Amino acid sequence: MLVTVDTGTGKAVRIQGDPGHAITQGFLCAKVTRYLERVNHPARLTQPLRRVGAKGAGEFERVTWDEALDGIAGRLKQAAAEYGSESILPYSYAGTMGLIQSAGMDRRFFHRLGASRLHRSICAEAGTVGLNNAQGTRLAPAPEHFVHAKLIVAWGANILATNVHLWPFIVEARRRGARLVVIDPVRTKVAALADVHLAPYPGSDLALALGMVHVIVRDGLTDGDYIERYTEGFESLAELAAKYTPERTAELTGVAAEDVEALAREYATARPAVIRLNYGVQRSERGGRAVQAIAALPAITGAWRELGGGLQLSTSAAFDFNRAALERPDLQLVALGREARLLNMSQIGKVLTKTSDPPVKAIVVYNSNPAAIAPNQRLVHEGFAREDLFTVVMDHFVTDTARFADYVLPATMFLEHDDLYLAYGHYHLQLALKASEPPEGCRANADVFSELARRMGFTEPCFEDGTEQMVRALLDSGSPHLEGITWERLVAEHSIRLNVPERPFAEGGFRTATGRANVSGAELGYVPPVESRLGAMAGEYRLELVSSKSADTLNSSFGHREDTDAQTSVVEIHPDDARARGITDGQTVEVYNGRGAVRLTAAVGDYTRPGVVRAPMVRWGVNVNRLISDRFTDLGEGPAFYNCLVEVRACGG
Ligand SMILES: Nc1nc2c(c(=O)[nH]1)N[C@H]1C(S)=C(S)[C@@H](COP(=O)(O)OP(=O)(O)OC[C@H]3O[C@@H](n4cnc5c(=O)[nH]c(N)nc54)[C@H](O)[C@@H]3O)O[C@H]1N2
Ligand SMILES: Nc1nc2c(c(=O)[nH]1)N[C@H]1C(S)=C(S)[C@@H](COP(=O)(O)OP(=O)(O)OC[C@H]3O[C@@H](n4cnc5c(=O)[nH]c(N)nc54)[C@H](O)[C@@H]3O)O[C@H]1N2
Ligand SMILES: [Mo]
Repeated sequence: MLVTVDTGTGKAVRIQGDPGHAITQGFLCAKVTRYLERVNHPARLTQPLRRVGAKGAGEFERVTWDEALDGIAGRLKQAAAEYGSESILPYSYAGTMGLIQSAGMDRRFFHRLGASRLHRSICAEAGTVGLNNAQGTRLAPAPEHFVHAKLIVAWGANILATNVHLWPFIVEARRRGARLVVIDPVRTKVAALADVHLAPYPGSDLALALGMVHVIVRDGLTDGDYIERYTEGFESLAELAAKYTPERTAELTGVAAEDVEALAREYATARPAVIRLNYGVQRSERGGRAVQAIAALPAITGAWRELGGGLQLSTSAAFDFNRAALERPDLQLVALGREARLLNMSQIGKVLTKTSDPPVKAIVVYNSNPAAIAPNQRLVHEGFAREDLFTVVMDHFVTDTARFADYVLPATMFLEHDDLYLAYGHYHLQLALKASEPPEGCRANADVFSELARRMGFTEPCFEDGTEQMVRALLDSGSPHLEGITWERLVAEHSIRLNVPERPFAEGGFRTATGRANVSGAELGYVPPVESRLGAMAGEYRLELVSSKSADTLNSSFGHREDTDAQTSVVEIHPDDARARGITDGQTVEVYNGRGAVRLTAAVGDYTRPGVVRAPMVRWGVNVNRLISDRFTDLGEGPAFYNCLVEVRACGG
């Protein structure tokens, strides 16, 4: 990104994509193009606030930074003294993905404090565990190499909304003759532009993958040499897949038998073939194993052999930093003499209302807005409304969570502080030093945690570290991917591509215990999700709700904008389902189930397959997370956001 700064005021006046960057190619996504509106928004927080009204009422008075930090340090000391340091919990996720402001001084602070650790499972955990089970690591074809592919399968990947910088490479591949297949229960923009769109029911991908394996094995389209040399467990996979005939797969997934056949044959014969798997698939009760099964496809067909072939879910494992040097988990030993307990962010409602020994008495929220984004929202709000819970929120606006806070601290935005960024869809490591001046009164997360450390009496020199020391510590891992990448080079070049193999698994090289891709079918049998039309809870609520990302927002981060609210207050419903319920386009409807109800505006059209409704996530306030359970995924204990049964009814009047 290029930032133009007014030298008089120090303020950013223009941001644009860097035309010289291999991935950005001169354009920004829809939400970031307008980011300066966010920087200069009149509702932006510029002074610390302290609660004066009832919990959750959002009534505050302004205080100085010293008053706020002294007050917070005092309350944290009190909680630690009365209930033990593990009564304190950090809660953070991906508001910024910069390592310094999201996994640096904050982690050091909470480790030294002996606070409970947070299992950061809200986004990608099931997929990460599934992919690691299959490959032992997460390396992938680079986006630049998608141009070589002749078949691109976008599997639960809403590329034109969430991953727009991959799109030019797909356009180029198609210009050279590639076909694009989209597998998504929702007719996204990318699905509408694809050569083929297959719409399985949510959470049925594991069955679809097994149906593909069935056809590939039956028709002799496997790469026997690759299987022999570089995989393990193929026999058990073939045995399991034998039961997933195209007809049975069709019953389980809603994808027609002939489409399963055609997809499997095209996938196994097109070369190079690449699967862009994104995180939509794994937000599901069988999502972790679905990822594991999908990852078997490029192994049994040898798709990894060609440049631009294979599977991309994430490229993040290539950024193998010395995370311990940044995060300093060893400081827990100083505080506790052991590792602190781990609490799962995906069940924060339960954590705040049911944890004992000790209960959570203080929570510090930054880079996240749990009151909006976490499932089982009713319980989440009940937890944050506890009078005896001391809550600090660091953010840019008074978010849903900030309304529950005892102290709200105004944070800098990414143009206004230093950070180092990894990526999960490409291989460029990027250093972005502070470009513009923050409003007076805003402070970077790292600075706040340094200040708090001082007030808590922590004397370790690491709390004095600046950006340079932290980046140097991270780079010092000995990884070949980072070889030759130095602080000096990052300062001079800003963006440096890692040294990663072009065809990561062309000749095996998996990081499993045996070094082989694990394609075993042992754990891959398909049971429909409890909350799905074929599952144990099917019945009263007959529609399956997908609350996926919207193009113009970033989770709840733009909730302060009215146009965002309009975009995220919609539920898309198929004309057949609308007609059956007497619902017309533009009507206010209630989406409900046993957990609660949300009022939204019906958008009637062929946005989804019949039986599936979609709500772009997530608006501030009461939102679809009221309707969503905090049941865990099969792997990694993440949330099964996209398995949710609901009904929709027209509101009177
Ligand atoms: N514009 C924008 N970009 C974003 C974000 C954002 O909020 N807005 N969020 C960022 C974040 S945090 C993340 S994790 C990534 C996520 O990026 P993606 O994984 O691409 O986004 P999702 O919306 O979670 O899911 C992708 C697609 O999966 C589909 N889907 C849902 N359930 C299933 C299923 O069971 N099977 C299949 N095959 N498909 C299914 C959805 O309909 C959706 O179109 O995007 C990042 N980028
Ligand atoms: N129903 C449903 N719920 C979902 C999902 C879904 O698909 N459907 N997706 C889930 C996924 S994949 C994810 S990743 C989570 C995302 O959940 P969160 O990580 O909570 O994402 P946001 O809602 O965008 O909240 C990030 C907050 O961080 C703040 N922020 C940004 N930069 C900074 C900074 O530098 N300092 C500080 N202090 N604050 C900053 C922003 O202003 C914003 O309020 O949501 C999950 N929730
Ligand atoms: Mo995410």
